[in-house]
Amino acid sequence: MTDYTPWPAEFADNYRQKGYWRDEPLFQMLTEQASVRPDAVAVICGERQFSYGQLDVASTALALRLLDAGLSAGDHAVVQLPNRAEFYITFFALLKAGIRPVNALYNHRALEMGAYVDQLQPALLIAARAHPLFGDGVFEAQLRAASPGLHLCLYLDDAGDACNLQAWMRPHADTNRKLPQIDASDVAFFQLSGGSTGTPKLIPRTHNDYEYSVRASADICALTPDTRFLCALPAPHNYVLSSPGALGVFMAGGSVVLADSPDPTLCFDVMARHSVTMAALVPSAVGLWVEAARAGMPVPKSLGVVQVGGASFAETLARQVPEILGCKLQQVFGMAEGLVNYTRHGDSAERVFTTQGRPISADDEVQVRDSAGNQCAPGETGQLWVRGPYTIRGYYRSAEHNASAFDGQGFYHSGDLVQRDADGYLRVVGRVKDQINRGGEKIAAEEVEALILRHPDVISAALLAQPDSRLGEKGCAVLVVRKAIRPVELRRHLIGQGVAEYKLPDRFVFIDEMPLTAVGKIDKRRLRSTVFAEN
Ligand code: J2J
Repeated sequence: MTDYTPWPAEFADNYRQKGYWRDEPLFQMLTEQASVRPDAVAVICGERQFSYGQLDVASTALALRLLDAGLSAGDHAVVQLPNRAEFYITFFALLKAGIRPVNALYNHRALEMGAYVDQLQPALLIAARAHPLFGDGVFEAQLRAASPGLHLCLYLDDAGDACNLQAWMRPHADTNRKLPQIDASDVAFFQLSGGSTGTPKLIPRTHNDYEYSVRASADICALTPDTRFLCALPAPHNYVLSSPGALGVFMAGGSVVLADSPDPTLCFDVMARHSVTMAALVPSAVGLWVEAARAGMPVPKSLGVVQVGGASFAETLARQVPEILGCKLQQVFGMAEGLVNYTRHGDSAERVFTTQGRPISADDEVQVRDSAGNQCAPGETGQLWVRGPYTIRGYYRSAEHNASAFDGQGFYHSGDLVQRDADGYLRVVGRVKDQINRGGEKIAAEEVEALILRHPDVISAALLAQPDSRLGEKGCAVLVVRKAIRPVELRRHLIGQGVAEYKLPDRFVFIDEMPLTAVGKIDKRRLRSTVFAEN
């Protein structure tokens, strides 16, 4: 079984020749900064600050200890850490050891974690003792049973030293052991897919492709050693990791300032204390920041740019960013599978307010196609297809899904409906994938529907995206049932299956009969028009 679909040789050659792929490992940026500016602050995490030198030493120490403990390059890891400096130290350590992690979101629960473990069969788990799943050893035992090769579990803030992640990061005396040689065309780690299918798909990202996307992003966003970047979204998310995200900031020698949530009360204070110059937000968080600023909460003067991406961003709110927050706006439209678009700092205000930017690379081949597969004219709405130097050619071990998500030429179908203007700028106007984008958090309708259907009294279920003024969209479950069930019972039924809370439907609607299409599938279009017309 092929775990990962490589780029065809002629594409790989071209990407190397153009200088996109440098055949350097993804942690090279850290090694470089640690030698150029060892004492500069790389990460600010609450009251703690970590220099580049400290990050480098701690990540090498963890890498060496993992190898000492019997792990080896090519092994898989499942990691679940909150927005703490240890997340980056762990990430770099695993890259150095050649161990490939998936970095789960902190709000993932048993169902998601179990799915990652089933798929990756990890040898290593790194999690947090404070997380509800890992307060005792019960869930760890379940994971060990599901992945017989899982032989080491380390925990952030564990009592004692044996399994304490921080203890494993202490400087390591043994300098004889060598870190493995990394082949930069290999998978560096697995990114999470927003997904539209029943099980979450894993996205294999190579050192070469990811490094290029980060380097080009840092350049487009003009990051410098003076950049102070606020990361208030979940640190593993592709957006704040790579667009240009924390890795882009490390590449430029700047500082990443961590916050637990984009709550303006927290963030405005953190930004003021650390003179933050740039923040990455989702549209719903921009709404909260604008409201707070209007209510008189002072926006730190240091803030020069707010990036907005992850979900559709209303033009009226976009216009309020410079006006109310007093800083520049940059729109970002990206996906963990690859393609990332930015509005550029030199673009006209109109363009920045009304488009989601243009691709990073001259070799991002973006096509806008109608449903018959024909290319659309500029300005026409169509489906986004893309291939390029940092867009994957296949999901991990998903032959069947890959057959529909990619075409015969290797173009990836993102499921977004876009319009492209004559200069290549994109506007996201909708989607064809069956997904709910709840304030930037992606929910695959099929996954939640399958869980609801396990309830004995549910006959059929459809999860719809309900427009919401605060989050953009919310989940609305429409059900046909055998006998009356209270929403609270349905929620309990879902939580009982270990699903992350953000996937719980915000609303349940009960109807007598599902409208069906000619081929007998649930007709969501008709369902939407009847359910939402009644509001
Ligand atoms: C509308 N929809 C958007 C936007 C993403 C940078 C920024 C975001 C992501 C991300 C990312 C959107 N307007 N500006 O990985 O590197 C929706 C689209 C897209 C999906 C991808 C990055 N920006 N979206 O959000 O993998 O539907 O990545 O296909 O989580 O989010 O989701 P995800």
